Amino acid sequence: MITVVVSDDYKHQPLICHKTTSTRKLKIKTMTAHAIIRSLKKVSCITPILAASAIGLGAIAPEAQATSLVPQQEGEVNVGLGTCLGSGCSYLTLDSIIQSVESLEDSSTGTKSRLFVDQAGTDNTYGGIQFLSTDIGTSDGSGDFWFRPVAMDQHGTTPLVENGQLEVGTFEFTFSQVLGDLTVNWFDTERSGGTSYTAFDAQGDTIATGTIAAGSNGNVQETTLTNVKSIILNLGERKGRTGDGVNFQLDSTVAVPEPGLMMGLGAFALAGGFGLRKRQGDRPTA
Ligand SMILES: [Ca+2]
Ligand SMILES: [Ca+2]
Ligand SMILES: [Ca+2]
Repeated sequence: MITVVVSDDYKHQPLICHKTTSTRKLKIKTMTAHAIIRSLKKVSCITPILAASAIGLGAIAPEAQATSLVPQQEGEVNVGLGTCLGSGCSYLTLDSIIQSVESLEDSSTGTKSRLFVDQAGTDNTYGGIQFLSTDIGTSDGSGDFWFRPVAMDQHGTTPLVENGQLEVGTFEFTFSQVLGDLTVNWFDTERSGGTSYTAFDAQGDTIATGTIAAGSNGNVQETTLTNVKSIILNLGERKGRTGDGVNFQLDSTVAVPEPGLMMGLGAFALAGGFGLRKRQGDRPTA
């Protein structure tokens, strides 16, 4: 099995002419080499050069796996609100794919939230914020680490309600490269219209917007987008004293081709574009 990955170097040329919309979920799928070739033949908008490149990538690239962009330990994430909460604290180290995270004013609280990484089953204290081992609301029992917003009374200073048990916030994630695919998992969205996203390309143009549907208690919903440079996530909604808290995870199939691999791709591109006949010596060795 081989996975097609849209390389950062090809972001200026669409691999497949998907039109990203607010309601359509796009996924990079794991395919066999023959399936890739069949699919490419069907897509009229792919140039011969790019088609050759994609086939070359499929033929010689190792299988790419989705990688979690959530730190695999509990702690606080630096979202631009000064020092972290708690004596002797330090912020978590993020994957280098994440260039920055900024807390924005949330539409339902009017303040900027803090952001943590949390795992159910352990209790945590961050200054005046307490996470219980089993939440008052809904705990995820998977053992996964989740980004967990905490709604604040003022910008980043005081817990809003429930000692930090209201997972509401708005955050902008900017990535250090355009991500060929980005998957957002949303945990426990129960109120319609309170959780949404806006994704941007490298030029800052909006490429996708969407609202997460209400679901049953503890539900996990998944959104996959392509060619994302930054994304604004509006998590949960304050309604009355509490509201609808929503945690989230980010995954991406990040694949940065090796220099040798890129040379191989170049050879494929030239062969495809100019119709050169294959010769034994042209075959990549990777
Ligand atoms: Ca915990
Ligand atoms: Ca719930
Ligand atoms: Ca909820």
